Amino acid sequence: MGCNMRKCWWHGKIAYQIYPKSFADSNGDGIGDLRGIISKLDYLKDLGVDILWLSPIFASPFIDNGYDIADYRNIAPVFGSMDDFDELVEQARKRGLKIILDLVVNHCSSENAMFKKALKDPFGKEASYFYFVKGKDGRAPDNLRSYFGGSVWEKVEGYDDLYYLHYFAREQPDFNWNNKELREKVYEMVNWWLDKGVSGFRIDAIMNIVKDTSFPGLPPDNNNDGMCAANKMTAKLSFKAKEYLKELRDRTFLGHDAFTVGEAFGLNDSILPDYLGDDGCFGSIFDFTAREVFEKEPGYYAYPEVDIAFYRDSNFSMQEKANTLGFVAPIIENHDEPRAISLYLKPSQQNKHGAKALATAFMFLRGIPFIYEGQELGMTNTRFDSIDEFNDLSAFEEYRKCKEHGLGDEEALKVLNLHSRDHGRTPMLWDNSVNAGFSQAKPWLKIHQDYETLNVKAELADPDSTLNYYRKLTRLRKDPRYVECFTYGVFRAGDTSDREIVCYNRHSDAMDIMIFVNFSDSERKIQLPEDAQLLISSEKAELITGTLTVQPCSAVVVRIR
Ligand code: TEU
Ligand code: CA
Repeated sequence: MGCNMRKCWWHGKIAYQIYPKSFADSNGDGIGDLRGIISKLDYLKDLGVDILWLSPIFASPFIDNGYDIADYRNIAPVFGSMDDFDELVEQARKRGLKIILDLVVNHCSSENAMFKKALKDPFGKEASYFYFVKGKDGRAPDNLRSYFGGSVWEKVEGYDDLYYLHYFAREQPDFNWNNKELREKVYEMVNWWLDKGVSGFRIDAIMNIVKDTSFPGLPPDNNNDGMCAANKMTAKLSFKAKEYLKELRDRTFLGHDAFTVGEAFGLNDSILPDYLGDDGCFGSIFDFTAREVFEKEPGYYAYPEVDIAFYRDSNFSMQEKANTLGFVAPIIENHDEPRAISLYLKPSQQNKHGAKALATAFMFLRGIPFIYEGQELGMTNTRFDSIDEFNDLSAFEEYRKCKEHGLGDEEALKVLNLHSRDHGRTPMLWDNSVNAGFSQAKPWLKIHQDYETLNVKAELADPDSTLNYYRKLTRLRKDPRYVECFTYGVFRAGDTSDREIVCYNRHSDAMDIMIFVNFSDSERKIQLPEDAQLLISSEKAELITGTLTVQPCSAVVVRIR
């Protein structure tokens, strides 16, 4: 599976994440759907991406927007039918695009038939697919806190002292991966989708499958509730996950030559090779280094401010580790994060210049870059005017925490306007017509305030737009002259002493390519070999006999050997 030495079809490819609820609505119910995605395949092809990751499209009560799956082999009716799905795969195939799905198997939905049976008979067969556990001393089995707040344990109705385990919402019961039958069911389901023609999976929250079944708990963390975040336990036990994940790989992905990318938080360096190496569990894993600083905080209200140097240093550290191991998946944002422009760039750069500079810094890192829907337009955070405008369950929990922490309404709203996951989930902006061309009906989530100018149609028409710049970047990354270097070339960090410069090289036997991004407010001059070749620049850049002048808030990519 690991593909550092061995060549794999997905090397050198660019991926794009679609959040189906928010991409394109074909039937006017305010919610994106599969036929909407089909109608935009030409757009995606033209953008220059190759692999499309769809966030969950399966039958679900949508407590966590589809990450709570009731039926793994059916499409959520709100997204369409299985025929629509088959057509999507076929239409994608015709255009040389690959579809990968979201594999959510740490947990399912409490509406899943197996869990419903388990609840009816908490000592029966189905219950053994989950964790039904007796309390300790009249309390829950341990003191872990779920990702969305409150205990990871929920009392089973009708029993005094029996609980089931859920690391996420109480409507998302965790599967028991120690149960062989359960694992077999998962593999069968995965193979069923692969046989249908999907090209792989993004694998959700997967490190959480390891559990210490003595449920010892952990010392309370910094929340003053006597609990400890479940992710601490996951990180502590992560060395054990490979046992099951290699089995998953061997039984499913390997035989289908699938591309897999793991949502693997909290991997320490010593186990990275288990994931990225030639014998790794997955083809790739997302680089979440830049999220770690947030994950350890008790809530959004305590999140530190971050800047471009922080994003740079986070990426560089993973790039250096991955060089010799395999391919990480660099991102600047996803459906769990605010928009990167709003997060990392100073206010004066939260515009198309900043968007292009950031795009360049990200696009040439070593690995499989994942562009998140709307990123290519330069979308910033959406302005939410009241708590009622949010949708994500964690927005409400975080709001509550802000209040508990003593913040007023307005301050709490400000915090959510910085960090809510909903920023990544507002509808895609297609044109300047009603609802940004996303839907004829009122969309399920607010439309971004700048949609009249920030939209696909307007940006396609403007040669200087962020979108057209992304199209150039994808073409450059896959240009036959440079693709070998951008794919396999070693990553080499440049000087990091200036917090406003992101500079790195990609080095192969045949060439060296330098990426230089100037996030400062002043022009920079760099000395290069006389035969240096400017491959792209986000603003006007002058290269005169080896001296390159780089404008403020702009990027250049230069072949220097
Ligand atoms: O995310 C897993 C995960 O660890 C996140 O909860 C992350 O810590 C959080 O979003 C940071 O704010 C995955 C999915 O990407 C997410 O959308 C789901 O809510 C979650 O799994 C549960 O399935
Ligand atoms: Ca729809």
